[in-house]
Amino acid sequence: MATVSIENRGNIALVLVDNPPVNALSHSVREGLSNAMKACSNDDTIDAVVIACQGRTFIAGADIKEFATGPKAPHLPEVVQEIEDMQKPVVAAIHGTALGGGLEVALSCHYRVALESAKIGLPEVKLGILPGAGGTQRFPRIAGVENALDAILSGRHVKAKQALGWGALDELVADDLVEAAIAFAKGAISKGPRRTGAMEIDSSKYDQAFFDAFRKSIARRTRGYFAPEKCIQCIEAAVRLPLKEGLAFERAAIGECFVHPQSRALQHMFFAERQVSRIPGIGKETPRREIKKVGIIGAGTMGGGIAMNFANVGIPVTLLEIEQAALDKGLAVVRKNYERSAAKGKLSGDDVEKRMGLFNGTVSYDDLSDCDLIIEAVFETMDIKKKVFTSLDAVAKDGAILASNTSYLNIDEIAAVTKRPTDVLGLHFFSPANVMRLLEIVRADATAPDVLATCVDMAKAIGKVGVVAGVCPGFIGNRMLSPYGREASLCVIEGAKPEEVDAAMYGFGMAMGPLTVSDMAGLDIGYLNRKGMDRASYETKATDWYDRLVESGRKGLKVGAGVYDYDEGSRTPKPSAEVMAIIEEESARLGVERKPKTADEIIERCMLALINEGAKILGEGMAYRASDIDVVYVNGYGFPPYRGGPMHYADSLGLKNVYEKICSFADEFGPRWWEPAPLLKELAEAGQSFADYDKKQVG
Ligand code: 3H9
Repeated sequence: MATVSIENRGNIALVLVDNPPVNALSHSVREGLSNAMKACSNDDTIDAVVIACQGRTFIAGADIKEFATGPKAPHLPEVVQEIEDMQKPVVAAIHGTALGGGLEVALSCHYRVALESAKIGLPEVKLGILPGAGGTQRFPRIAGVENALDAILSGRHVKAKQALGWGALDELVADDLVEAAIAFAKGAISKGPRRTGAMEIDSSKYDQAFFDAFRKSIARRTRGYFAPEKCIQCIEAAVRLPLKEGLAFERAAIGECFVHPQSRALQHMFFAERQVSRIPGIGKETPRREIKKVGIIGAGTMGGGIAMNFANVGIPVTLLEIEQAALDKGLAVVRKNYERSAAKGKLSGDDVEKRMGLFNGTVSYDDLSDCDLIIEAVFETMDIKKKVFTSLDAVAKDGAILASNTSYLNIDEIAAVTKRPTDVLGLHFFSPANVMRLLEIVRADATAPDVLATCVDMAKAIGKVGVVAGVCPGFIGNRMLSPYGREASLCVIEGAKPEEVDAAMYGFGMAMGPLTVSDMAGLDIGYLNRKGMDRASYETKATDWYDRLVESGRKGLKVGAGVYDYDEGSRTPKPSAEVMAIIEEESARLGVERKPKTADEIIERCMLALINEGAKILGEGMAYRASDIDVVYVNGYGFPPYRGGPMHYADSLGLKNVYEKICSFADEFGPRWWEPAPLLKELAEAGQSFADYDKKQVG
């Protein structure tokens, strides 16, 4: 079926794109648009053209699936040029989202009419590329250089009203978009085409200092990324060069982005995030339960943060605490969080009150009896969790979903204390729960398909990316964190300074070094956990020096001393001579001859430990896809998105290389912690990648 059709409406041609789900600019659409422009030019009965889309959105961009193979002619830059060069006025009729190449098509039209609810954006930077069909040249011309830098470097969706203010849209309508665009086109016949590319930029304001200041303002946010600098260079070119030369500059720049590994990694993340909701045994036909009211047990930082997610989307929440004082404190923290957002202009005062109005505090389990979903976020011990679930079982209504926010404990065991294990699962939120996008959805042995399906949908509804994990200690994320932390710590005992380990991992792109993270989490947490464990079950060489820090009062950031020193009120880690002395004593006690380590050695140890554990998780079926693991690490653990997550990173190294290096570590450090994952061995020997493995999985 043709993806582009033409309907003559009197002397106006209505060119309609119909390429579900998002009208991406696949080859047939590009060809269809190009043919339509030729047909409209040649048709003497036509005086103006409207380009509109069927379905839920205007064109949402180039077809990302085509990037892997390289698109066929006609290429998008040529098609948009053809539209701009039309001798008859062309009007874009925008609904939904005009994104990337879609907006570039609209910018090459001579006028733009949009629904008030529409949004426009140039999100290419998030895919590791840049608006390469004239977007970097035309958008600054029509919307101004500052707005172009904002939109192109953030990739954000700009609301129609703001875009109108920028001059990027000409008219907004509440409804009847196509009719309004046709009327606009009729009015434009006498004016003729107004070409974005022909607009002038007053270059005098935008000197080197202007762009350097902008670069500085985004440096933190874009650390390690390749495409943002290319985007800026293109906008500089738009200021300096005539359109034709600017377009040539843009074309060369997008070419560099396309061959850079970051674009492959970021595109992998785009699809990975959309794969997570494909679950074996769950489909559109699986029934869902209605979630109209949510109960949260525990009004601490975690419980309060979890509750906010639901209030944010208009779902009433009952927050339960054991004591009134703790409840009041929890509710006050929630209010403070909302007020902080209001102070930053993200919410209105009204919004704060509306959201707070959805909170109902209680100290009685009975008040949870009308909740459709109840999530416990209490202290992390099995005994307490079991007591909570026993109480819940007694009060929750039939069909209510009962969830634990445990980050580690066995959900099957928790479910077993209830008379309804099919209604139980894990919902592991990440702190701060109102901010972090990741949600691990833990499918227990007995979890019913409709319970899982409901929670997968719920994750999306509250703006989370929900990844399904199986029941194993630490699920996906924390299970992998353990060997990663072990290797970071062993590097310290073997000779690296803590700040060298952190600098190596930060340089790799992690949001924070592992030892800084330990200080933030509190060294006493792991210490207390280990007290309940058999020393034979963990690597004491990696933990004994931590124990000494805790025993000398260095519990981490909260007390101003941990692996690092912290000045009063400061969160900036400073190397500590006292800690270094303890580390050196521990190395000597263990008979380890300290040797300096390069950043590459540190990265290799930490990353290969992470990857090997990921491969075990995958091989055991605790994650459905390698790409799910990538989504967990990027969204929950500060892994750099531009490396595509640990499993994609492993693929980029080559699984054969990864496997051989892990085997060599097993020889050097002993097999106990470096036994290669059977799946890794299998894939490496077959010359395959984790991406190949994923292709065989569901979805
Ligand atoms: C570009 O334009 C480059 C040019 O400047 C230069 C070229 C020379 N392609 O997100 P959803 C699929 S770069 C292919 O769940 P929503 C998606 O995979 C592009 N497929 O829906 C999913 O498939 P499935 C710049 C795409 O309602 C289905 O559509 N544009 C594309 O939550 C539904 O997607 C962008 O980066 C695509 N471009 O959100 C926009 N887009 O059902 C990317 C979506 O099989 N897209 N799919 O899993 C989006 O941001 C969101 O999809 C959108 C809808 C907001 C449109």
